[in-house]
Amino acid sequence: MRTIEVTQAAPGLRVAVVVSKYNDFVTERLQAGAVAALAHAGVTGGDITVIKVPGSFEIPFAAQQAAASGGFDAVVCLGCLIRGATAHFEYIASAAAHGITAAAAATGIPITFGVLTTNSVEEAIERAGDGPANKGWEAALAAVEMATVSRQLKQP
Ligand code: DLZ
Repeated sequence: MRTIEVTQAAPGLRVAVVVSKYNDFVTERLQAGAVAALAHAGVTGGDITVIKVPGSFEIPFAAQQAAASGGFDAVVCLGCLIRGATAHFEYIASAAAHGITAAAAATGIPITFGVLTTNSVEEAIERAGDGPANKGWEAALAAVEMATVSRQLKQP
């Protein structure tokens, strides 16, 4: 029996981090969490590329282009939607989630979802604190794990 296991250490992995600038007081914290998680997994700063986009709606486009470029083993997507402040919250959240899923399927590169959808600013800040509870950290770790799964699946 063959079992493919996730690995949380992946030196040499090339990772793109797509970060929405909208609500940047939260997304900058998500970015910090993601970079900390990647460092924890042995990914060096030189192998990390941060790509800024205007809002969460634009994340799938940049994620797909990065994944299709051949320059990355995984892509991490970070954004923040706050329900009260966004009339078309559901549309943007849905476009981001479906677009990211479609981009991963189209390119065969793991693309993970670190887009917060919260009811309040307080909830958003709570999910962007220090350490592994930070949702950027979580999305980056998932990207590392999926890249290691993908590597193993490509081996006969
Ligand atoms: C326009 C908009 C609004 C109202 N709210 C948010 C938000 O809470 N979070 C977010 O990431 N982006 C928001 N945007 C911007 C859209 O994602 C997008 O950048 C614009 O509609 C331009 O296409």
